[in-house]
Amino acid sequence: MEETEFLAKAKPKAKAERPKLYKVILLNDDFTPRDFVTCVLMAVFRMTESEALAVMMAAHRRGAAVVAVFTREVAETKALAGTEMGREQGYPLAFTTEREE
Ligand code: TYC
Repeated sequence: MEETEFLAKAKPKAKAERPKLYKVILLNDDFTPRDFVTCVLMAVFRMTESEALAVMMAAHRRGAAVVAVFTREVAETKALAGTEMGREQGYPLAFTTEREE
């Protein structure tokens, strides 16, 4: 290996990459009870009852609401956990994730 090549590879990156962030989005539906949605938000996203109520009502009124923003792995895990809690009770409750700009 030539010396110049070695130096190029050994050089540390000037700046740390900033991790990409992902929104977890709560989707409204006509079947999941409001208090169940509120409980899922409290359990999965560690929200207070009033925070959870506000997000649940935003999704109810507008069709969807951003719950929170995380790194990809955390966003996908939480979206799946919330969706799964609904499915266990036979509800169509759904969370999705979306890359932040
Ligand atoms: N729209 C539902 C109802 O009236 C409640 C609900 C709110 C469901 C938000 C999902 O993301 C949701 N029972």
